[in-house]
Amino acid sequence: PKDPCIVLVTGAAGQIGYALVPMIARGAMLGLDQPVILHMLDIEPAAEALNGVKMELIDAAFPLLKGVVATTDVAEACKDVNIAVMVGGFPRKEGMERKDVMSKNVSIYKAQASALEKHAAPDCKVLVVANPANTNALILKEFAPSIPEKNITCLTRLDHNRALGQISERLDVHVSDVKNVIIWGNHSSTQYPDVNHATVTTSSGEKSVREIVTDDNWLNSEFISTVQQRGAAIIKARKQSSALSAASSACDHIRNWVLGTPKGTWVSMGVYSDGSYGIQEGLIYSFPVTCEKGEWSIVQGLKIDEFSRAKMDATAKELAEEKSLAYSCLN
Ligand code: NAX
Repeated sequence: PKDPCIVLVTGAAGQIGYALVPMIARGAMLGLDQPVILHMLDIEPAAEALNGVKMELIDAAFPLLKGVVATTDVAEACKDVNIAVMVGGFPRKEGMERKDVMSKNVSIYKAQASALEKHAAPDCKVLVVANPANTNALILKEFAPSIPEKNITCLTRLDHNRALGQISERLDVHVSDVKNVIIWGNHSSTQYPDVNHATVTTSSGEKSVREIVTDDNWLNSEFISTVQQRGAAIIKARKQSSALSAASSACDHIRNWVLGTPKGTWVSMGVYSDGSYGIQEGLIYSFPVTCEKGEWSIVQGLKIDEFSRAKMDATAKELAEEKSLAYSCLN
């Protein structure tokens, strides 16, 4: 049997946390043959609720779950962690300035970066979910210099899965027959969901989405805005933000990263830009990636048309602005 993998979930008493920890304990993140030990971190006001989640995890009697730590101590939470899923953060409240929210999250991610740097396993893989996800990941990278930058990512898989879902609904095909959409850029409303390379498996073979969806107008406007605004639509309907889909996508992100992407398929991940596709180095930007043996690589050589170029640059510009705002909060 394999040794247990230690998985940290921060913000574990929150609503994504509550959906995510049972998925991890059931093997949805690391596989049905991989035992796990869960480390759950939250802050003092949520300590009692966090302990309640721990009680439920015990009560669920998960065969793969070999241990649970519920704590408000960052060092204890980060100890020997192999996978860190950073869901905890400071939410934007009504009337708050962007700069104030950024400043709160910068200080959280700076502190948690240092704790991971000191206490986590040296090859720890990090996924930042909490918003502003790309910029929180960037701050984490800055303050955890011994963790390789390739190990620090942010979640855009939910947006990716939403794009697959929209195409599948539109064409009335199963979502698993749609692949290779791309989310470029920021996990925000400037993200660019791109279908130019996406395909659908049909009874007569693989077809491009552009070929089957003949309504260019829908693909170029409504499809894009529906994916960009899906988070807001969920809040409107549920009076709470998306949680089960976010949790499920976080599992998809880590599972593909660790266990690989299927041949011929890519996924979207927020990763440290190396300048690919002319995206400024030093931003955490969502790219199409394939994964093998625990490492992602950006899919190269895709043709980018003018329409895409403008949208990819606009979301990069927003990330560059977020980066300077975040740095101004450090001073
Ligand atoms: P909740 O408010 O339900 O949960 C957040 C939890 O984090 C709370 O329990 C809170 O006490 C805890 N927390 C706050 N500061 C902390 C700290 N310093 N250390 C540890 N824990 C801390 O929010 P939830 O709906 O679960 O969403 C969590 C985050 O995910 C938010 O930032 C949200 O914006 C972000 N999202 C990101 C998505 C993505 O695709 N990247 C999609 C879903 C979600 O909106």
